Amino acid sequence: MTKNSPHFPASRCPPLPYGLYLILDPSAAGRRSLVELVEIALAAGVRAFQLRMKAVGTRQLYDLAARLCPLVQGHGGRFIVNDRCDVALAVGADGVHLGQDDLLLPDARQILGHEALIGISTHTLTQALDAERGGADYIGFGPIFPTVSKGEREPIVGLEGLRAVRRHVQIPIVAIGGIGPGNVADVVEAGSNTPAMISAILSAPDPAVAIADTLAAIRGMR
Ligand code: 3NM
Repeated sequence: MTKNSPHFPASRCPPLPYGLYLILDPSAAGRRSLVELVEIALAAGVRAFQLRMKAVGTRQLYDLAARLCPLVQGHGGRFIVNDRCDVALAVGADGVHLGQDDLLLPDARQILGHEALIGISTHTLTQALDAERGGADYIGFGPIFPTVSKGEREPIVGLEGLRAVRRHVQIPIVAIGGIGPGNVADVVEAGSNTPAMISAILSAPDPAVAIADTLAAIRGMR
């Protein structure tokens, strides 16, 4: 099978946990420590984490990932590194999350193997179908709503866009963009398995309360 085969084999990794997918982006955390935020989130029941540090050197990313990964995995959670397969491999992370401009999925799969979780950011139905066909374990899909957390912004896809993708894609959908405790139920209802949040949790006056409200809203849907 070549890289260009339409159906690259999916991985053998356990699926992404349901609930909240918390993205750890230091630019939204202000002066709060990401280690403390992860401890709070684990205590509140979050089991899916992604470390997303865009503007730091490799060593700084590695040091934090090496600290957070065993913490998350020690609580039965999944730890995913944004973009960097090398760092994911070095710290024993569960997988990697790739953007449309990052390494290609088959190459990431070759590096990390079939036990790894590989997610891909998608912004259109075509990208979502390509990611599924290419063997992604889940897709990120968004931005669902306007967001303050991303520099170059793709067009807002809305709940209708999410519903359309849900009708065509079987793998888990991690909806993203402008999601918080107040709208997460709508996002789950529209088909997201595990909604992702950055600012609604990391910049909340009380992250523990924001997580509890989010998980209560998600549980209320199931
Ligand atoms: N990716 P918040 S939107 C990192 O549409 C990211 O792919 C997006 O942050 C996408 O939860 C986004 O604070 C930012 O809105 C999400």
